[in-house]
Amino acid sequence: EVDYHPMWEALGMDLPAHDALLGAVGEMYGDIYLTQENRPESTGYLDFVASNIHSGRIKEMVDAKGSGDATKVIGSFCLYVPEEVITACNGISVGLCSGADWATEQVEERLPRNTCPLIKSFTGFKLGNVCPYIESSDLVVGENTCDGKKKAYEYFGTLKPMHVMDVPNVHTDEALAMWKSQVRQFAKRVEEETGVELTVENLRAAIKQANDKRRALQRLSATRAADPVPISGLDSLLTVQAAFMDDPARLTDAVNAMAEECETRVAAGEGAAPRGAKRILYTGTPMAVPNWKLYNIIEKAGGVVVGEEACTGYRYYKDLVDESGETVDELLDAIAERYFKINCAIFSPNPGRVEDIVRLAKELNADGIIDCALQFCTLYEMESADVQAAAEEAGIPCMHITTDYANEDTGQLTTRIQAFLEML
Ligand code: BJ8
Repeated sequence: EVDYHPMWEALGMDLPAHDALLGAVGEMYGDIYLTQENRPESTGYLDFVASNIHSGRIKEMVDAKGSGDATKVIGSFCLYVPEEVITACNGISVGLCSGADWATEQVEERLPRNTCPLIKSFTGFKLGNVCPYIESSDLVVGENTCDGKKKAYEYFGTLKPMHVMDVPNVHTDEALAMWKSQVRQFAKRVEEETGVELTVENLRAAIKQANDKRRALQRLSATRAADPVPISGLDSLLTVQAAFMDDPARLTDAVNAMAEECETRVAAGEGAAPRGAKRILYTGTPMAVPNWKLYNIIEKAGGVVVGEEACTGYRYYKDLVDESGETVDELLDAIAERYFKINCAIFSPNPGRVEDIVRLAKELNADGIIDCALQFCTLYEMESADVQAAAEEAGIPCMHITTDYANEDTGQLTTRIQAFLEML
């Protein structure tokens, strides 16, 4: 077996702390994922990703840079950062981990205690030097979205080289024009960073690669409309989480294989959960790796998550970028237009989100909706009233939850979710 400690040390990581983190996440993965029954065989890919995530995958990225096969590693925290621009310049685009509490005391010396756990998490992973993705990133891309992130990036930028994109918060023509210019500025920064110029060829190839990934995820998602559902919500969530980290071509092949197996399972009436299990549509704040808490509670209580209107779900793969542009400018515009359709709660108003929730709940035959906000996320907390009203009008039961990454509320959430599932 390969010893990855020298690599982690070279990245400047805190080895004992990182060993402890890996041990804890490994144990959690065993308890949550490997206890699932009737998983499609092709989910073996997800076990591979989970065991490889801090080790083999990082080595691949470091080696690719060393051999000149890749230019730079560029990390980000938000769905608004266009991966196509990075991969076109032969960079490696990674979504940075922000789904577990780490170094909380150190974080709270710098950020207010009442900051959302996602923001505290990435700050803690950096302060504790335990995230090989952050440490191997040559550039981190932030985005001015919610207040917490935008102010936290001012601090994060003192710890890592950063580029921050301005994301508009209204859907107007002026805002789209501003967003297009932001995408151009980002493209310029990535060109400078990587030393590679964007061309129609490299940009179009990168768009096609990202679209292929999205098409595979759409295909897998469609199989979840069946009863019994062929794949669990936990495995589906991890598939999207993996899409932020793994090699895009390998991921796409694996997701297509999963989709194919799930299509066969649907035809044979085989499920990951029994026929008639209560079906949940998740909506709300994203679930960054390794945040599997809520899905685990829902599915261990006998429910099954059949879809997610969230950035770690539908929003990631719902829209493709138009591949037909004939100049770099046209292709960059097409990228900007596609990303502008992501229905983040920073937008005001944000009617597209509730429309998607109701439509998805119907398409995926959900019995109920669970709308969840991370603690102290004002945006998603506020929008929960709109979600509730839209669900009520559509006649779909909806439950709102506020939670964090700690386990203190697990018992209470289990009781509430069991009661909700029983009433469906
Ligand atoms: S496009 S949802 S990934 S901003 S939970 S940090 S909003 S206080 S994550 Fe997001 Fe981009 Fe939007 Fe998606 Fe702030 Fe809320 Fe915390 Fe959040």
